[in-house]
Amino acid sequence: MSENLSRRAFGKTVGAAALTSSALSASKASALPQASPAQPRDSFYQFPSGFLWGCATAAYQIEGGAKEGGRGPSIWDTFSHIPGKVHNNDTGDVADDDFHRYKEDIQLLKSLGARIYRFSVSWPRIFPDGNGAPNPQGIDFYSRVVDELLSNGIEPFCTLFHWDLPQALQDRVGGWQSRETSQAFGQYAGYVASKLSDRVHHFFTMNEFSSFIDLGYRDGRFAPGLKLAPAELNQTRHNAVLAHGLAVQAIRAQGKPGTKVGLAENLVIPIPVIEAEPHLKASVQATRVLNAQYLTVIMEGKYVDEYLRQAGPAAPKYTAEDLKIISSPLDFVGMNVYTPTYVRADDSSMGFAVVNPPSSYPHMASPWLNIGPEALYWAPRHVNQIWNVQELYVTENGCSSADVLAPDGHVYDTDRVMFLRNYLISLHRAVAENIPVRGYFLWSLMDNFEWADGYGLRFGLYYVDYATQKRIPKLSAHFYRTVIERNAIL
Ligand code: GBH
Repeated sequence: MSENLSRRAFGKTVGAAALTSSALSASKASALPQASPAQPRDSFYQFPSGFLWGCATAAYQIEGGAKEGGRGPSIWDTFSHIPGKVHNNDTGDVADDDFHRYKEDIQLLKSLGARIYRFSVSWPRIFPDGNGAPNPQGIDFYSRVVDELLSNGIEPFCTLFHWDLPQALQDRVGGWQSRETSQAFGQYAGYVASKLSDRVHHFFTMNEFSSFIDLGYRDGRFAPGLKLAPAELNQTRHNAVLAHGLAVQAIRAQGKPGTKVGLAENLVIPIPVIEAEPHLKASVQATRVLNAQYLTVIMEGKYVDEYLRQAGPAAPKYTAEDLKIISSPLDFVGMNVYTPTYVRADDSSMGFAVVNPPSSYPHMASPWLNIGPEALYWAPRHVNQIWNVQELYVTENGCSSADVLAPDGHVYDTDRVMFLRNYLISLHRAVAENIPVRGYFLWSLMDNFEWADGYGLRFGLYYVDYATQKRIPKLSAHFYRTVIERNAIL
């Protein structure tokens, strides 16, 4: 068949799938149309076979059922119920009601062709009081989710902490300000691993240290809404990485042999302003220094000198034993990739300078979400080269868009498709250079509770009508489904 013909056939099939209302109609949300051509052209951006495609979500953002199944309150229940803390005073009380609709939601994943799914466990469902006696209904819920995923051919990847700290620990010991919370996290992680690791082979300890520590305990924008001074803040950061290390050890001790452990970190991603020396070298140094409190100490077992020098008397207090725990060896590293940090070489003692973006720099619907597709190349490249990590996952990548339901009932999120296509092309470059990225989790499967932005910002492939809980596939869902089916970027 000539290239022309096959291209025409391709256009016809895609056009038919994307544009007829029956194919995209909301009522058929779980039956996405076959958008792939019978005779596809080869894509330049072909991924290796076995590359894993999936989606990510987090418990507080999708589950709802806040007072059901014996769940205790988390700091996000408390925080979101304080007037003025969240856009429109939205809360996660109901969210996407996934607590009741998880089977339907797993069908959404299946329609996309997803092979992997990253979900998080709500700590206060498992330990309503933070520690002590586990609530059997809590682990039962996740056990059912895992079984449902497996029976649909989807491999579960489990995050243990996506910010919903039990309120009881905040009240009793000050949450992450106390090492007692680090200990409690280790116990919780070991317990979950003992119950799920017969079927879940990958666990992430924490999601994004800086989000729940810096925004929660320094800026007060996230739960628990505190504004600590530098010394207390650095100690709180230290307690969080210590908790990660204790969890790694507990999972190894209580999980099935062979259980893999890592984390999902939104590291600062330095990109050389120009891909040439001396900026390349500066970007490597910047990666170590700008991630000093979290990923660097975890990978190196040592706080870098630049951080300790800058912190001065506010540096954290710790023992050599702490550092050993914090740097417990990992099986893989997960990276949440959103925005770039441009750096250039300079002759300061740091060896680099951050270049702030001009005010014209483009961003998505979230003002912070500066568009920088190359971040999806540089994050894995840096982590692989600097710390020799041989198993990498992109644990989150995606964007907000001002999605609207068109009169014909569709959501034409062309900007999200643009965003994803360009980021994925950068990911392809990493894979083509043999950087060992094994899989990619798109954030997010469906619109959900976007923390302080409430339901005002949408990150989903599926549009959620919160009044009816109907899920409607956006154009980007069709795009992603085609990517997965072709294992290529088109
Ligand atoms: C991730 O955070 C989270 O893991 C996920 O839960 C979230 O839904 C998703 O991304 C989309 O946001 O309001 O100016 O203070 C990404 C990193 C850190 C970006 C916090 C937004 C708040 C900026 N996020 N940050 S601001």
